[in-house]
Amino acid sequence: MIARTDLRGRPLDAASLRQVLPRAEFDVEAALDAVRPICAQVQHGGAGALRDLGERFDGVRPTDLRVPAAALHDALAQLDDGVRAALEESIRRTRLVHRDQRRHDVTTQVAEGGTVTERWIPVGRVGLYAPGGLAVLASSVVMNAVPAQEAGVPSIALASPPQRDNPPRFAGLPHPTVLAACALLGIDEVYAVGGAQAIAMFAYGAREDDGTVVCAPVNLVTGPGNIYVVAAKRLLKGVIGIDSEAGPTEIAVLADDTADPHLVAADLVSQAEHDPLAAAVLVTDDEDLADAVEAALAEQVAATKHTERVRAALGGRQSGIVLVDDLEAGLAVCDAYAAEHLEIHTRDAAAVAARVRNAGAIFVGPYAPVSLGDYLAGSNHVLPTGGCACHSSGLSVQSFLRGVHVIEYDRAALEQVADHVVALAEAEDLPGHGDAVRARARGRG
Ligand code: HSO
Ligand code: ZN
Repeated sequence: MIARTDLRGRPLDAASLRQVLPRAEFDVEAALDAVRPICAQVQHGGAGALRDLGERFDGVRPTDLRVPAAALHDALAQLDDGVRAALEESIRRTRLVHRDQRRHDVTTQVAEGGTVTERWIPVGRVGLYAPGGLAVLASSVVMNAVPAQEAGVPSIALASPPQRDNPPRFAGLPHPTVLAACALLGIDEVYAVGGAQAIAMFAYGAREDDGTVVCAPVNLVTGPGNIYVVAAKRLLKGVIGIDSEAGPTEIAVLADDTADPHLVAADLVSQAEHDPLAAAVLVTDDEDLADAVEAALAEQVAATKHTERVRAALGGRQSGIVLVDDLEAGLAVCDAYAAEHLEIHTRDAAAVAARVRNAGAIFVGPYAPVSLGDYLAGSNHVLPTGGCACHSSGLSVQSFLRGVHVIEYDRAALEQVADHVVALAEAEDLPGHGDAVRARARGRG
């Protein structure tokens, strides 16, 4: 059911490892051709185009593109008590962690009379995307909204696809749990728009034929989505800012002989259930553990709800068990793979985790499964996939801030470096630059 790669005695440099490690085929370029006309249709056709596209791709024509306040209120009123309590605790913990990420302006005295302040300014308006495909992820609303709110973003909109199977009260709207999560978070600008068209709406804004504004354009779009959402983000990057491109979810587990094979198997299944393209990778130096995990997987996969999806994910070329000589080699493999989520099930798990360099998030020991992080750890679950964890971070308050340098020099401080500016300007054959400084320095009123 799950392939094995034996790297014992093999070279461990990152480039060779990347060639042999399992990874999903996620060809965003190929989806670009499909989304280009959709984005153009939204750019030129506005609200009418969004309704047509909703009907075509989501199987339901949204009556209200902007979700009415009463529907948000009703969704919260009818939310199951247990789910409400869970969402509230998730919001509380996520807020605690993200509040501590807030940045403070720092002023550096570079010379007497010369300072540079780094001022952190929230993005003015953001569009959050909450997917509604194979699984409708209300938790992703929390993970996008909380950092934006803690960053102090003054204008926050959210889009999620209209659901064909909604109860009549919510016909043509996003999933009621998504609406309820918005209500709990105090997000009242919500759109029943999904897929590439949602990203285009955020980029260009949308109006009715009579010119009434339905949605104003945003500066930045964040949130996970399917390959068309990712392709639209890539296409419209520049018109809007985007967070990192999120592909199918990934879990890697680094385990030694102390690991519990049943827990390891359960965690692999937990992420495999997201998507047939989801990746589940076990890295271990213990062949007995590999056998035991495989046996546990056979049992658990047969018993789990989304058997077919999980089987496809575990059996895909993106998943596998990787055998290594020792823990050292295991760490090299994990760093080369740069998983979205990495679990450590070894002796001294915290010490091993401290040595990891590349991962979207690291889950330490047997009591920190990825699904805790998905919902309630307080950490963020919008994380870099596809190896991007070697250069990118997950969503955070920082994602919604811009650092702006504010430069303040008095005349004496400028004069101190005027000759240096002139020298560099001349070296670059840009004498006007030097003149601009000379005009202020020495001998001028
Ligand atoms: N594991 C997903 C997030 C998620 N899981 C939402 C359940 N709901 C990507 O990190
Ligand atoms: Zn998950």
